[in-house]
Amino acid sequence: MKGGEVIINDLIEKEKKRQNDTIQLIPSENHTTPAVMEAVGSCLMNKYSEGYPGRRYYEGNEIIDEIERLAIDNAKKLFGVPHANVQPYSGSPANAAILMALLEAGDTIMGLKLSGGGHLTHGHPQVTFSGKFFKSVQFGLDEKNARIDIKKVAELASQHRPKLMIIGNTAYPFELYFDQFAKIADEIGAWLVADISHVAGLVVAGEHPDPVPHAHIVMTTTHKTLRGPRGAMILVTEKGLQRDPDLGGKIDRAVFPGLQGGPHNNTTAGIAVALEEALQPPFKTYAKQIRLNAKVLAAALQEKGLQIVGGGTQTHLMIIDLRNWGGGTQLAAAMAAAGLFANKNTVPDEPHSPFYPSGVRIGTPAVTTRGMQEKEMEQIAAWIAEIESLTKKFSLPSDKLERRQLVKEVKQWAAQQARLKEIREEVGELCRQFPVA
Ligand code: DSN
Repeated sequence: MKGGEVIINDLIEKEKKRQNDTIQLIPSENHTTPAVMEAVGSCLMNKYSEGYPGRRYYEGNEIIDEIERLAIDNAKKLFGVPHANVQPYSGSPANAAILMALLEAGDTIMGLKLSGGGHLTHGHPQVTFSGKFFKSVQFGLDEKNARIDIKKVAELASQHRPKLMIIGNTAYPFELYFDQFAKIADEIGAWLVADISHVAGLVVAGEHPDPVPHAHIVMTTTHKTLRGPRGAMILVTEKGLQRDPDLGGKIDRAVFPGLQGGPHNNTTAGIAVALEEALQPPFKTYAKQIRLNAKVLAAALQEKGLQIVGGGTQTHLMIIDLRNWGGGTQLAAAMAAAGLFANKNTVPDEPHSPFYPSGVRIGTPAVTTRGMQEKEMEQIAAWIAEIESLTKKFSLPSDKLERRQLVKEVKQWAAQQARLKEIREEVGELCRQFPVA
């Protein structure tokens, strides 16, 4: 298989080896099953299918219709909703479609700040479509415990009267109480959209509060805790249809022709497979273990002296708080050199910058897929704590150029550091005991 100068097949094998031989702690990543990968890598990608099952603009879609209907039926069954659109290419386009379906440019929306663990598409100001084309009201976290202060949310909502509230998390490690958000949204007549991209796998397993009884629309990506291919779904709830019987139609028209062209049928098939897997009883055990692993990992890190934002986690993720030495970038780089992949992340009220933030975000969906449990979480925590103590000497300078230089230095140092090399070996040994399927 050739792709220009490089042989893509070799690169795929190299990436497969990286994923197998190292530990993936980025909480939005996972290892899909071979069945999902087979569907995504199939001839289904060759077909154009603008429209929806039974209503296509191209001939030859009878089989694609069956596939999309299966994905829709699985989504409806898994989440207990009356309407599902499985065509969004990913989470950001799905959120754009929802805003397009329900709002006019200039309307007011409300969401959790990015620095509090929200998402760019939840109204992040200036640089995103959601902050540029809509008036955006953002709430943060309570300073003391890093939790959403629902009273403040209620105050802001009654002051600004958003037309739509979009509630979800990418780096907020605690449960989202959708009943409380619904009370606020209902009082001001706002649409409530739950973005459960991160926690969907936990929701369907009963390991996180369920937004379906409370929100009008639920959006989720399919590749995080849900363990499917990269894609997204927009689900319309009974409550949504009660408010507007045409809500499903509005969402469908916003996805296509509003924003997208032909659906990625291979991804739709991968979603159908992943949802089928999530409907089986072992998925519940998997989701329970994700949370248990996260709890054990957070507690073990704390025992070893590391600070965790908000003092722990109720979900699959946590943020290591390194604001005392500004070490998010440095620790993530040193961990990567040792075969532990996480991502630098802001902490609430970030004192530095999003590019040189004070936190590292870690999560357990991928390691749990490999079969790792509490004992392995203790081991991972011990490695991270040791790497942090080795890396701490690289505190963050305030000068921009010096910062850039420091990152280079850390990477050079990490590539040579003897103990990091040893940890890399130990990580490899653990990974061999838990191969990726
Ligand atoms: N990029 C995703 C994440 O890592 O959480 C959110 O879109």
